[in-house]
Amino acid sequence: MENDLEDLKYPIGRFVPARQYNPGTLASWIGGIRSAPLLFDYCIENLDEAQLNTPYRPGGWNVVQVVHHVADSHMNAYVRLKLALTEDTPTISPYDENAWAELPDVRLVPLNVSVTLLHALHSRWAMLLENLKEEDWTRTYYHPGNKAYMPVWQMTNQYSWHGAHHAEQIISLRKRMGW
Ligand code: NI
Repeated sequence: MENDLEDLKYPIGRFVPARQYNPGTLASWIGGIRSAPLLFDYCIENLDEAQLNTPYRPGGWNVVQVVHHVADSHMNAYVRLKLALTEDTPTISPYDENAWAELPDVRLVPLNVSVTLLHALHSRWAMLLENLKEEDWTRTYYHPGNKAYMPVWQMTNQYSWHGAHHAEQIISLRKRMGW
């Protein structure tokens, strides 16, 4: 039972941070960030209102909340990246992702607005990452909630995983439901 919930929550597995980076891993993570919006196009294709409002697992967010969450999360990530690139180890602002998922925009704004947002945001994000200087990858921000320093290369690794993680939650829901 516990394993079932773990599989539903983490269909591609939990995030396992890379120990280090090299040009190959960076290219693969940037590729993940560049292509994530296409994954969400595919995830939500032809879903009707009732399907979109179905939780991806018992007690979990519905499909709409998952997609709006990815937009919320990745907007924060992009701002954190730009702060890390322009300030000396900035302390970033954590946010309450569950409270954000309950705000009225998540209920009222059509899902495709957030998918369009992801296309625009990820295009800027990937372009920025593709043009960083060698020394930029070790620039860092401080996350006061996790009490952790996060280098740019590591956050790129993490957010590449994050998009695929949430997309697969929806894809595996569709498989289970035969959608
Ligand atoms: Ni998330």
